[in-house]
Amino acid sequence: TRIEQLLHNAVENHEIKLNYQPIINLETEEIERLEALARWDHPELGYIPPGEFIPIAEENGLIIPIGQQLFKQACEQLTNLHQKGYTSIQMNLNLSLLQLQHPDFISFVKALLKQYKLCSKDFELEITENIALSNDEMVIQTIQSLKSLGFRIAIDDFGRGYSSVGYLRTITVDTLKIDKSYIWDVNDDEQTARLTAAIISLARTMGLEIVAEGVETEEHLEFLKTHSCHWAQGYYYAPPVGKELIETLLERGV
Ligand code: G
Ligand code: G
Ligand code: MN
Ligand code: NA
Repeated sequence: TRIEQLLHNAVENHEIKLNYQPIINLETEEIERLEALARWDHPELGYIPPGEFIPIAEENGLIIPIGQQLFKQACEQLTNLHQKGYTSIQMNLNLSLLQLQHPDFISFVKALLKQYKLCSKDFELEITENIALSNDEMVIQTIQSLKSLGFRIAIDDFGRGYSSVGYLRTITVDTLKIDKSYIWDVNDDEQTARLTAAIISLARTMGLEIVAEGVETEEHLEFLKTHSCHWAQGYYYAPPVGKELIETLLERGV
């Protein structure tokens, strides 16, 4: 396809950039984490959303060089923010199955941390339930190795689709990110409200942190605070923004 061809150039020319969306600690109301999200502005076609190009990059393997470029960008940005005095900011990165299957992934990230003098504890790696549920022994092994190295692990889109919680018995994770679709319904649907409250409670019981995604309104926030959710992310606070704007947001607060 067209996108597939263009994607090769995009890698060559480093066209894919990270944007950053604040994750707010609901106790302090401060931005304490940033989720890095891939953005591709093609010189002619304009904005191509990750939902379009990531699946293609996963199919043709380009997610490997793209993932490497993006991990590097995240390190550069984190270093930059640390130097500007935001020393406790942490970075969330999304990972694809293919990246975790790549035999050199662990050595790649180790080398990056060394190069940038960054600490694994400054990163949270987001994986989807599909990845956590994969029966690929090597993938589970890689996740455990990342954990042992000190990276935090988050389950992204928790509760989306036909999920299972069985993997929580074997994979040690730090954080659950509740899927946006739950948050959007908490004020209108009693069933969703109870389930969301139960998921927050499940996380607390298991000693996990919980992030609500897709927080768009005051009402969403009220619900989350009432049910003692730790973290919130969404347009109510800020959309994903480029690396210049994120500094303004950090300075000004949300
Ligand atoms: O930002 P947006 O909602 O358009 O992202 C759409 C999807 O693309 C999300 O599911 C997100 O997890 C995924 N995505 C965004 N950036 C990255 C990335 O850097 N790596 C991977 N693997 N997926 C990403
Ligand atoms: O799947 P993942 O959670 O990694 O992707 C996060 C995506 O959700 C990003 O692409 C981001 O643009 C999008 N997003 C973040 N906050 C909101 C929000 O409040 N509303 C909507 N509709 N999308 C959001
Ligand atoms: Mn994510
Ligand atoms: Na998500």
